[in-house]
Amino acid sequence: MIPTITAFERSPDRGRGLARDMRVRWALEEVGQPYDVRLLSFSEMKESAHRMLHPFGQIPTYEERDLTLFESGAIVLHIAERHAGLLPDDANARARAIAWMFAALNTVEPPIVDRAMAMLLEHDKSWYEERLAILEDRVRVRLGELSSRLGDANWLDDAFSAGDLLMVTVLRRLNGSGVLEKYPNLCAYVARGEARPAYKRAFDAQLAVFTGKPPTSR
Ligand code: GTB
Repeated sequence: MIPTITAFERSPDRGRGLARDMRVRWALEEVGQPYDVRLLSFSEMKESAHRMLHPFGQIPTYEERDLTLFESGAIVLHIAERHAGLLPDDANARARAIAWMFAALNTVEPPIVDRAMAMLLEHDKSWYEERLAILEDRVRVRLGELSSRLGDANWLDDAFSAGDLLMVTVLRRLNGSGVLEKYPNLCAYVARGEARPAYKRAFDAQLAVFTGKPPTSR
């Protein structure tokens, strides 16, 4: 049975692949699992029918037979556990890849989202510049640590994994910010992720929702 995910009917990022359905689409593309997408307006996300699937009235969700999931990290882990390609077979390497998934979502993403939310919601406040500087410092601390760990490796722990998939999607939120650009190895890491054929298919599919034009075949 083909799983169904939910995504924005009209993403505020205008199809730049920053909404969290992108990481689910990418995971599905990496493992070669076809999927359907149900698009939702903001008001539909808050209706009780959708809240049955997602208690917080958000996207993405994932439905497959009698299983419904929310939380993009849980969905990517589910996909990675049921298909080959996103988690190593070796038990220790698998545990480390899952640790990187948590690191992406629990350690690296929060300061990046805090910065983005401040830029969106607090830019008219008198204390905005001061707060932004503090938030950007927090982002830089994490990027510096991540950059040191990655060094000149291609991926965080040997082969590409769901940990890299999530980390790349998290870092992409900083593309063009001037913050990520101070870490050339992280920029190259993100570019490596974006160059993967599965990433491109996922990106094109979500962009097509915004443009209304079907993705061109490769
Ligand atoms: N922790 C949850 C997960 O990982 O699945 C967070 C889910 C979430 O934040 N979903 C957002 C949502 O549904 C969309 S992705 N928001 C509507 C609401 O809460 O009412 C977040 C997002 C949205 C837009 C951009 N953008 O335009 O750049 C980037 C990220």
